Amino acid sequence: MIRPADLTRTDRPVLMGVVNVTPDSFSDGGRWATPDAAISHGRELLVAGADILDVGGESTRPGATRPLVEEELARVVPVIMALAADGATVSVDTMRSEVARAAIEAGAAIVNDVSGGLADADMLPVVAATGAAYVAMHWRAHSDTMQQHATYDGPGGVVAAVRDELAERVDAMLAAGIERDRIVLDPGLGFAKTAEHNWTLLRGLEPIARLGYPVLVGASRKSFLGSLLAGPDGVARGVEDREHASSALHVLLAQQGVWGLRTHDVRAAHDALRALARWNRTQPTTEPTP
Ligand code: PMM
Repeated sequence: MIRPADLTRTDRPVLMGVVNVTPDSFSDGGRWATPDAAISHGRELLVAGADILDVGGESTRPGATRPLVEEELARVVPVIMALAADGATVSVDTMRSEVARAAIEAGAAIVNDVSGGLADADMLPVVAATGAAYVAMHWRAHSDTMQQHATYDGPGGVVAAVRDELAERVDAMLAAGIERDRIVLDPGLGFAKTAEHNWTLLRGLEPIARLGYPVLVGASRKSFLGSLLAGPDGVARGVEDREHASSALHVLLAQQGVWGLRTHDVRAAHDALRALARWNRTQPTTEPTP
């Protein structure tokens, strides 16, 4: 089974391409809802430079209702089987241990759990037993109620709270037997967070990185970018039209040294990161310009 360090790159963050097999994800809901469409989309993301394909069958957009476990399994398992058979490194985006187990049997090497183990008490032991890598995101409640939990009034505000709550999850992961070098942490932009919280976290990743684990960030197409880019009428910019802002954040996050970026448009992210890598390889001119 893979360790996050096996994927680490020196020239840019690891790119996790999103393959949502859902009828209702906020970013790309319904576009790849059949297994065949999702498999071809995953293959396109690989060609575009994805290092990981993140296959998910449950939408976590604010207000979303949960699919039945059978429904989630039927969505993700065939897609994971096909993409893993192609040789891709696949993660399963799930909060359910049953789905994580089936996904690993189908060839997934990473469990991406937006609840960090809080939604299903069996998740951490299942991940520990399989030896899969584990992305634990900061989370407080399911999508139907999460925005009621977007309060961070303690000292240090949202950054300290997210760091401390992630540290508690790490303790639970280690206690369950997940090996230290299998763990990746994610601040969970948009999950029980306002746009202001997201920006504060983006500028405050350092204390989270200091926990000592690779950090993955999912900023791509999120609604805080829609509100940032709202027109003069105040209407948020549509999901498909947030790509340039997403790319700008990807470059800034790469400069912060994040380990990975979860993104929908892998080609756009890859292009932006290639430009940054080339920039970094060029020495600034020191000679005085005549
Ligand atoms: N965001 C979404 C879903 N899964 N996983 C991780 N690790 N980090 C995220 O920020 C994250 C996630 C929601 O976005 P989507 O509906 O576009 O998949």
